[in-house]
This record gives sequence, structure tokens and C-alpha cells, in this order.
Amino acid sequence: LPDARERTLIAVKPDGVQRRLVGRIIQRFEQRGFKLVGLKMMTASEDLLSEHYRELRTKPFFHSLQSYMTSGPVVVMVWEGHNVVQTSRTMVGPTNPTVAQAGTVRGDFSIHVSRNVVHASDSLEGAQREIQLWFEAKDLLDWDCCDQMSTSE
Ligand code: DGT
Ligand code: DGI
Repeated sequence: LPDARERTLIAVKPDGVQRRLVGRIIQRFEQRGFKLVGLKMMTASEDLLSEHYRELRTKPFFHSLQSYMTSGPVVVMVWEGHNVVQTSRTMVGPTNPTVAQAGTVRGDFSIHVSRNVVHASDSLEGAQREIQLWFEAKDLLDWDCCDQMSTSE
């Protein structure tokens, strides 16, 4: 994919959905200029979570992470645009909200690492892997902006 078509996976975690933060999180990505190309709400299975967080399987907190992440619906999205992977990580802030600056999602909305509101892929390779894991290709939509269309009326 050319750079402008870079994609990343962003998910509002169960605590973010329960706290009615979905709209405000989507708004930040729209406002920044990124393009939404996939969106769904679902409750993840333990198997999906285990694959998603496969690098954390040996961590002592893995089972609590898995049960929290499968405890209610998540809103999973694919966002597209120039440098979207890295810029999203900056917008979301560090994993631990204690050190997240105000202005980041985690710095504005969370206080504990185990309830940090949102997920963002942390590398290009990770993003590709996670997008394939959470979405079928047919559910990712390409679209053009209305300001680039000609109208006959
Ligand atoms: P990062 O930058 O958040 O990806 O973390 P890393 O890559 O410096 O550290 P990593 O991947 O070993 O650990 C991922 C997260 O797991 C990290 O943000 C903090 C947490 N963590 C790591 N080791 C432990 C541990 O022994 N106990 C607990 N409770 N959490 C841990
Ligand atoms: O990519 P991130 O979400 O920023 O961070 P990560 O991939 O290192 O960790 C994935 C998630 O695991 C993180 O968003 C929240 C959870 N987590 C990380 N460290 C801890 C943790 N959960 C608990 N309960 N305790 C931790 O120490």
C-alpha cells in the first residue's frame, strides 16, 4: 500500500464503550484527518483475544486482561491515512495512563493500565496482522470524498 493508504486497528475497549466514550474517540480520529474504512461492534471471543495479545500470553496479568476484554462489547475500527500507525499511538498515549499526557485519549480518560479505554496497533506489521485478525477484507470499504466528486445538479 502507498503511504497515504496506511491502515491501523483502533478498538474502544469494554470500559470505553460502557463509559460512553465511543463518539468522542471516533471524533478525535476524524478531526485529525484520518479516514474510517471499517467499523463494527462485537464481543470478542477468548480465542480471538488470545491471538490478538499473543505476545502477552506469558504475562501474569494475561488472564485478567483476557476476561476484561471479553466481558462486553468492543468497537473495532480500521483507520487509514499518512503515518496513521504512529500518529494513532501518539494520540492514544502510553500504555500506562499514569504517564499519559493530557490531550491523549488515555491521558484524558483513564487512570489505570488495566482499564485504558482504547487499543491502537503499535507497528505496521502489527497493524496488518490485527486487521486481518479482526476483519474480513470485504468489510473494509474504500470510498472517495464528496469534495472530489462532480455533480450534475
Ligand atoms: P510497552 O511499551 O507498553 O509495549 O511495554 P514494553 O514493551 O516495555 O514491555 P512488555 O511488552 O514486556 O510488557 C507489556 C506491558 O506489560 C507493559 O506495558 C507493562 C506490563 N508488564 C510487564 N511486565 C509486567 C509484570 O511483571 N507485571 C505486571 N503487572 N505488568 C507487567
Ligand atoms: O499496546 P498497548 O495497549 O499500549 O500495550 P501492551 O500491548 O503492552 O499491553 C496490552 C494491554 O494489556 C494494555 O493496553 C493493557 C493491558 N496491560 C498492560 N500492562 C498491564 C495490563 N493489564 C493489567 N491488568 N496489568 C498490567 O500491568
